Amino acid sequence: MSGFFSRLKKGLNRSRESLAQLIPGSKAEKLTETEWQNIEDALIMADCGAAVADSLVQYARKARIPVREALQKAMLKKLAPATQGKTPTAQPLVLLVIGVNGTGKTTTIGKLATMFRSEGKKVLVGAADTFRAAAVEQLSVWVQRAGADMVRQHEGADPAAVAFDTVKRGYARAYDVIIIDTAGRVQNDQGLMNELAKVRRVIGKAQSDAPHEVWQVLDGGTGQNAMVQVERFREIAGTTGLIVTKLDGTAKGGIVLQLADTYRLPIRYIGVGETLEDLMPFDAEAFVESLLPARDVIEQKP
Ligand SMILES: Nc1nc2c(ncn2[C@@H]2O[C@H](COP(=O)(O)OP(=O)(O)OP(=O)(O)O)[C@@H](O)[C@H]2O)c(=O)[nH]1
Ligand SMILES: [Mg+2]
Repeated sequence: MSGFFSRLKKGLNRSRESLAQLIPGSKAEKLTETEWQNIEDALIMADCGAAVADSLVQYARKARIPVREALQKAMLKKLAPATQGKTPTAQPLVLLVIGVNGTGKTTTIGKLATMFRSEGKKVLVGAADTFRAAAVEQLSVWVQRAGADMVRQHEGADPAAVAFDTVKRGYARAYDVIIIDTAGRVQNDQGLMNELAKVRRVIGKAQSDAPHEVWQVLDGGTGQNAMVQVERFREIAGTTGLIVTKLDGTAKGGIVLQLADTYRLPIRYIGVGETLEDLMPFDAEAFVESLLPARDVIEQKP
């Protein structure tokens, strides 16, 4: 098992263990109403949300196959829209990274820059989080480690101006990938959301088809609030894809199903730790294997 997969499994321990108590072995008799209800409750507690939990259980009740298998199928169906994003091909590729405070934007940009560099690409990162000097310093450490280049201005500079300069320079100097880091902002802060809309607009002035991708970073441990965050950021900044981080921590995992079901945006990557290797393309099958109890655990049941 890869280290990545084991960190994901470890992160989702709690959800998986509570399901392991409730999912019957494949030779079990028909489940009672209460037993189905308990499974549904466990799915809700795993952050799936009431509607998704209900729909998963409905599917399992109708399918004439063992419960674990039915849930696995139903979950993969829910995740299908999240796996359908085409790999972006623009050259240069302009990526705008957005999200609420502390979700993992800057760390994820460091990981992405490293990944693109390892594919031999020239990467330019724009420090459009100009709120705090420390934010620029943090980004600069990641960028240096990745062997990428960075555009920065003084603390308090207009983030849209930094984004504009980054995109202009990226095109002029033939970079392959241009990534813009932005300050964290809460989705109901109108002033900061307007500022984000401006960053996006001004990127389009530097290059009319940019940004090609707008990736929203979500903390996998925030639970239901992630839903509201996506709603609002999508409206303001035209989110095209999601990255869910911290699935190694206290996250319960089900939010990923709910996001896929509701917004049908591609989930581009997931993060399971703080180091460079801890970002992986989203793999629906591996994800469901981590959320559900292992097949042999269920089969050993009487
Ligand atoms: N465990 C874990 N921690 C993570 C992951 N991704 C990011 N972090 C940590 O989360 C914290 C915040 O990360 P940042 O990258 O600074 O988040 P940010 O969104 O840029 O924050 P702001 O710019 O302040 O909005 C840091 O301590 C990161 O190391 C992850 O996948 N797993
Ligand atoms: Mg940051």
